[in-house]
Amino acid sequence: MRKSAILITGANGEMGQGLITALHKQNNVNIVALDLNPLDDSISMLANEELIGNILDQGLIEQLNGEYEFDTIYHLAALLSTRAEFSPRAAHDVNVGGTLNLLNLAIEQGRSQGNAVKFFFPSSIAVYGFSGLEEKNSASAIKEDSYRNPTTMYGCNKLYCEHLGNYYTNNYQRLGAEKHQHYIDFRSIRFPGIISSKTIPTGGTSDYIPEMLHAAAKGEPYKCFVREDTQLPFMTMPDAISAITTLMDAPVENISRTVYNIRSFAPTAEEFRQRVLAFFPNAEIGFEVTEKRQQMVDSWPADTDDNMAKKDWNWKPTHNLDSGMNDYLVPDLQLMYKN
Ligand code: AKB
Repeated sequence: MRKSAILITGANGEMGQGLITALHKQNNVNIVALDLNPLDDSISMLANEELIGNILDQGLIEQLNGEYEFDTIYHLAALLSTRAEFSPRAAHDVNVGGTLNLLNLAIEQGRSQGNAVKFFFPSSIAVYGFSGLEEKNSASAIKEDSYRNPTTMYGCNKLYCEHLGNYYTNNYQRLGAEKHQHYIDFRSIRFPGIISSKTIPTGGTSDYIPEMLHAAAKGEPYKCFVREDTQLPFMTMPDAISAITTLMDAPVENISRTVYNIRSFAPTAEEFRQRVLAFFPNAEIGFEVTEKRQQMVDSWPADTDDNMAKKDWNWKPTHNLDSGMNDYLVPDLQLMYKN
């Protein structure tokens, strides 16, 4: 008898830790957490089962299929953009090959359960690509279907996996099925940069914002690796997590597309530095540009249009930049680094 459960891959990553905490609060969820590394002590008791393993391991995927009945899969495991640029082959293997394995697992599960397995895939603003700063600066907040010309390995991986999600949804329908009767119910969000008070991301290119803030709170000097005028959309981690659960809970009839933009605020690096200095006046924050990373963020949008998410599933962030700093980030960081 297979055990009913939900699966989270990349469970020990920044987003995984937040998601486990949120899902644990819901009743009757049996969380199977999969990661390359053991779960952080702060969350390990929240998962019902913890598996340490690689999503590229076919034997592990088969074991998961044999032992569990997953109604929902949150596939978060990935190599982020900067890391992917330095190890493109490994990034392609994990970000594309790993996703293909998980999509196949979902289809197998959907077939045997006779029900669509819900599948969450975190995509990214990296799927967009401008030819350079001039084009970036002339574009207003961009909608889901424009400028999808990624210039990075990570962006290519994410865009292709969005397409795979569509492909699997459309090509694996139950025989004689009516509309919406698929084996997989694929839903995806294109995330902006995310700022968490609890964790610092590793290997991303939007990391300059959380790194700047955490360094200031710790009293450490920080050199920002992009120019002062660099602008990207961002949001807080609690809003990112609540977006995932809201999208996944939305009735299928309301979902008009598989992939949605969301965003909360879009400061330049200098504007954010000023906010940080308002709370940590002694912070030493300078700028020392890393050309490769600058090129990557120059190809990403200054802001995105999230009207489709607002319309279809009532997306609304709790935090803007002010309330994110005042009510969430700064109080948590002051507590965390008080010694
Ligand atoms: C990264 O910088 O790689 C991510 C992203 C924008 O998807 N935070």
